[in-house]
Amino acid sequence: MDSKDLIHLEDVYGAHNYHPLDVVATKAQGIWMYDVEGRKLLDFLSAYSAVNQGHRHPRIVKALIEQARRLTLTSRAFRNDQWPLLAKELCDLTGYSMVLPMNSGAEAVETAVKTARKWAYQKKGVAQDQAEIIACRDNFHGRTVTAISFSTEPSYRKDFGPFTPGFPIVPFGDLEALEKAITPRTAAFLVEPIQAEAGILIPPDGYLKKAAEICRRNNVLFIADEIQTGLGRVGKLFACEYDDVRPDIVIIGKSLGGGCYPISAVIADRDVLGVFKPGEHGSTFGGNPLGCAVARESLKVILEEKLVQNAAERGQSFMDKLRKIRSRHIKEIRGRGLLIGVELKPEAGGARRFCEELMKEGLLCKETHDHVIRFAPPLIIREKDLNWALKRIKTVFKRLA
Ligand code: IF1
Repeated sequence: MDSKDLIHLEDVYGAHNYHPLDVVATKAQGIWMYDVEGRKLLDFLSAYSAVNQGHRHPRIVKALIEQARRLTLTSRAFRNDQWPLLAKELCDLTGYSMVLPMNSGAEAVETAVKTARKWAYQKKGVAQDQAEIIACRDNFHGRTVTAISFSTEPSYRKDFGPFTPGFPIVPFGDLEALEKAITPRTAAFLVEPIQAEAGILIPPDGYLKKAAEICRRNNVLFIADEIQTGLGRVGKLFACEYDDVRPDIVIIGKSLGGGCYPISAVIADRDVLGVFKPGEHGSTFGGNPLGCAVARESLKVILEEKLVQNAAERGQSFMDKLRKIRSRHIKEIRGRGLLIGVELKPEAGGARRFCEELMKEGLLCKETHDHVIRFAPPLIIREKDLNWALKRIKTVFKRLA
């Protein structure tokens, strides 16, 4: 079947909860994707940072296959020989003392919310059912009912109520508002260190640091959603490092599974994650040996191939080059590491048409909201491939001038 037939099938039989670009991938390797017509395209999105290690990384695929041949799932009713190793390796890597494994990012966010609430009742002494978790305006933490309960994006919420209560909202970057929103009922402050979906919004220097101090002073947990920014994407292992912040809870997902398997995790110290007792939380697939084996290798690849460093170096030089593009459409270029947003002026006619044109040139990008083009190639990318992309980007900006 060709692209047209497959797109038709998807439109007829698939729920219409997405509006993808009309490219139908059938295979991929490294930074390259191939569509069913055999066209080669440079992946400049990395499945929203879930394939930081590149598509089908040979070591990760090998780990997946070898584990699939041995043991895939026991449920947590029984133990397996991969989860304990992943748990220890994650703690060694991050300097925390406990991990709770889940599958999707949204589930890990839910887990962090449950952790913070339980902590508030058991450790902080908040009255039952009164705990609050402060979230930021324009956040993105996933699609579950609780995650959209603290979303401020109308289209994510419309017709999905009633919502989970207990989530006051403050503007991202506003320390005064955070301080004011804290009450004796506040369990936690939940924040993305860089708001990706909102348009790659980087907070003012020192914001996270001061926010963490405010939290500490008020006995409020600081929760960082590093699902998209973590594991190297922004040129540090975690985006919070830019502000020298050690969150009380770190949430990771996406490239923890190397683009091969969904796995997420909540990481914290014993005084926080230790609140769970048997039976109080879990997931059939959470901590399964297949996912854990994949995650162990995915982490090793990030470290041994120095992907964090590559993201920092390639990101800086690519952003410098992007900034030299002269176009009346560009309002601002911002980013950290290889998470880069090109914000267009409202008159530019929207980011979507730029993505459509870039696709014709062989570069796969995705707009975020109406006016921002997101550039987020796999972290294995080399300078010469970024130059290849740059050429296409220049062509498109010229064409749409
Ligand atoms: C989709 C966005 C990116 C996330 C953060 C939690 C989650 C995500 C910071 C939930 C997921 C994905 C979901 C994906 C699109 C994508 C996205 F545009 F929607 F916001 F990357 F920017 N926290 N982000 O970024 O993780 O449950 O999806 O595993 O299609 O919704 P998940």
